[in-house]
Formats: sequence, structure tokens, C-alpha cells
Amino acid sequence: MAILEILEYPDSRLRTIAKPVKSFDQDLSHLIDDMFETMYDAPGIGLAATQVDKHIQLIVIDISEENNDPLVFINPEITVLEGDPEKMQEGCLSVPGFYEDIERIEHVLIKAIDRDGSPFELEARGLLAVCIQHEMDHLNGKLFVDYISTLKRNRIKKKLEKSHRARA
Ligand code: QAP
Ligand code: CO
Repeated sequence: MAILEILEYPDSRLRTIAKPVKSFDQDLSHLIDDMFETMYDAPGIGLAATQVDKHIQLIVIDISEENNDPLVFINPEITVLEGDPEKMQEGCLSVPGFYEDIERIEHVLIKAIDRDGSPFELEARGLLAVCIQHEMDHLNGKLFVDYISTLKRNRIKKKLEKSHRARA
């Protein structure tokens, strides 16, 4: 297993649209394991393949306290069950150190494929529903900072660019 490099905003590769997964092979299984290791190490509760520069429709999530509830979503599709939006503070491993309140749909139905290639459905509410929507945005090249004001977004962009320069 390996810890992968996480792309950080405003890296343009985070804007790539992910392609559906077609083969459920060993390479995919290996990537899933590396993504979990990378997410647990961070630590985070969700990671999309886009964030590790792999542009396929793959998400890993674990919102449990003990890191013992790993969820894999491949080629996910979302259906709104209750449109009522809910505000929750979000962060992102690709936007380290910044958190903002974002409105998301409260109750969703997810249809996806698991790591063995079997389709499944999952009803989600609250944090899990928010996390799935956040990660599915990554697969479409979208970030939570796209929902906040231009002023706030540019402030975050400048601060991250400065920290990237300091690191280089
Ligand atoms: C998405 O985000 C999410 O800024 C997953 O310095 C977050 O795992 C969905 C993290 C909140 C719903 C609610 C962020 C780690 C982790 C940081 C994450 C940081 C270190 C973010
Ligand atoms: Co994110």
C-alpha cells in the first residue's frame, strides 16, 4: 500500500471530469486500498480519485470514529429523496485548513457499484449524504469553494498559492 499525493486547490487537474470505471481488476483494487490509506493518514472522511490525479468515477468514504466502516462508491448516481437543503461545515483535503458552511440535500439515494463489481443502493442522510455529494462533485471537477463568494474563494486561493510557493 502507498500514500498518494493529494492535489491542492487551485490545481487545474482538480477540474478534470472523471470517466466511468469499466474493469474491476487488480489495478482498481490496489488504487482503492491506496486511497483508503491516504485518507486515513490525512486524516479525512472522504476522498475522490480526482484528488489523487486518477480521473475515474471512484470515491472512498469512512465517517466512522474508529475507521472501521470503509465505503466504496464506483460510478455513483444520486437521486434526491428530500430536497430540503441542510447547511453543514465542510472542509476538503484539497483545500487544507479552510472550512465553510455549504448547503446540501439532506436525504439522498445512491446507486453505485462496489469494489467487486456488484451494484448496490444506499439511502443516506446527514453527514454521509453531505460527504457523498461533496465527493461526487470532485468527479465532476467541482470543489466546495465553488459555492462560496468570489471574495472568500480568492482569499483561500491566494493563501494556498502562497503556502505552495513556500513549500517549493
Ligand atoms: C469532505 O473532507 C467533507 O482542511 C471530506 O487541514 C468534509 O475529509 C464532507 C481535512 C466535511 C462533509 C463534511 C481537511 C483534513 C479533511 C482539512 C475531508 C485539513 C485536514 C477533509
Ligand atoms: Co474534497
